[in-house]
Amino acid sequence: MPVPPTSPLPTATTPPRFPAGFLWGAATSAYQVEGAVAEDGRTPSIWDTFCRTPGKVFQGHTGEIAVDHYHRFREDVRLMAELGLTAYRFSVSWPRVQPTGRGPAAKPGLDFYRRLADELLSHGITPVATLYHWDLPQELESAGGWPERATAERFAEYAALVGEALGDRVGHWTTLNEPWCSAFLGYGSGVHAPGRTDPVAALRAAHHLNLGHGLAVDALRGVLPASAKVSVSLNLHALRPLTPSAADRDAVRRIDAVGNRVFLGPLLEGAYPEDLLADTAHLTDWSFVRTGDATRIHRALDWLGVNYYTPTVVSTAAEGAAPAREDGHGGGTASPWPGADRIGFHAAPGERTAMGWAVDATGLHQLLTDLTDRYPGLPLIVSENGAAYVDRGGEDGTVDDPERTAYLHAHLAAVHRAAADGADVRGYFAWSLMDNFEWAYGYDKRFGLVHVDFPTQTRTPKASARWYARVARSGELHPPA
Ligand code: IFM
Repeated sequence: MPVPPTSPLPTATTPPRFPAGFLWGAATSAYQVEGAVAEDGRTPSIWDTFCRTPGKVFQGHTGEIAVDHYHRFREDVRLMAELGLTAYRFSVSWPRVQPTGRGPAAKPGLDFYRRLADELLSHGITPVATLYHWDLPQELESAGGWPERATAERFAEYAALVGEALGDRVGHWTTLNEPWCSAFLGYGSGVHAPGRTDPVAALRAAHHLNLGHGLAVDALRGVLPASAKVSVSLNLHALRPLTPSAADRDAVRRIDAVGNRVFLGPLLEGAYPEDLLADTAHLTDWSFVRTGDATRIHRALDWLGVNYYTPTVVSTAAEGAAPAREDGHGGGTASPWPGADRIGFHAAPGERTAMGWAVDATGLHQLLTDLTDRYPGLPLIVSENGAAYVDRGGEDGTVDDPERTAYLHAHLAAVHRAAADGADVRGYFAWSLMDNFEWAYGYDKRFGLVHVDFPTQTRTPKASARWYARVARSGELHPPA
């Protein structure tokens, strides 16, 4: 979404207060934390396959053990309770609960999530389940994956099966996490599983993810109690033109189309944006969109999840010039932006995290207020926000991470300001509860509030976790100590 240049956040003399009932959470995803990839009937997902492909993941790391959440979830839930969290956003591993991606459920897999939900509830923590955080059963990818319509239909069946099994204990549901990454990093630039580099497959995947979402919303509503809340989480791009020129503003429009409105349009307005169809007309006629799909996708949602980390600065490269390629999405030789070939990506100004991402909380404020302007009354949740840093362990066993605390503080201030400006923001989930498998970066990047010593699996809350606990308990945004 286009955003104006950086403006300073206000300072307050008394700590800003969040409303009662605001969800204070942390998030993880199945493949990043669970491990136990071959236990209880789980079959390989596309990420198991990708990790085994030489050169795809930093130093050949895999999620085979990850942070062993599958076995240590009780300890992890205890930690969440100690940190004052009121909600935990986790994802369900499709190949764990429906190993072949079709047909009956695997009871041991479902039992794991039943136990996890029960443990959370017994500590007064609201479970928020995401159905798909990138771990497609390999068998479905071998049958064509997300570029094929059948995958969307399988997804709806899987949604019904999980909803039916867990709907008595889980009241908050998210269909997809960051479908942009699944479609465009998975099938466009190939830096994520399944590692394909085909722009048309990426657009087809985006449509079938949208369709899978819509079908899954109906499937969930068919089996869940009427009180259940259903949502989707998008990693929306907070866009800025490199210069105020018409060419750079057009770059913003193009990336807004293929980065944001490719999802917002069909999910919230019932149509793909005309300019996206025009920008990609040389690649595809979009005939994979069938009559009736617009309605199938455009289903009522209880909230929209917004995942935000950093803004994106773009320009239009001159004819014949090589565009700048710093889009923060893991390099790769192919573009994750079909139809946007001459767009340059530039480093946003300011401090950087260990991912090289600029720290700029105004992008989050702008996303939340822009969404509110465009979709008045739509409840929002910040379903991911956080930062990777090289954390320093003290000799006394503590982990001091002042940069992360400052990052979280600035972004929560932006959330508070957006709410004051009219956005209906219902909760905030720090990414991540604990250090984990950061996809193509393996275990090299640490996003956790809780430090994990990977060889011993020892968990140590970082200083940022202690600060976040104080905020969550009081509902007040205390400045970092
Ligand atoms: O770790 C990821 C997460 O799985 C999806 N959103 C971004 C995070 C940080 O890269």
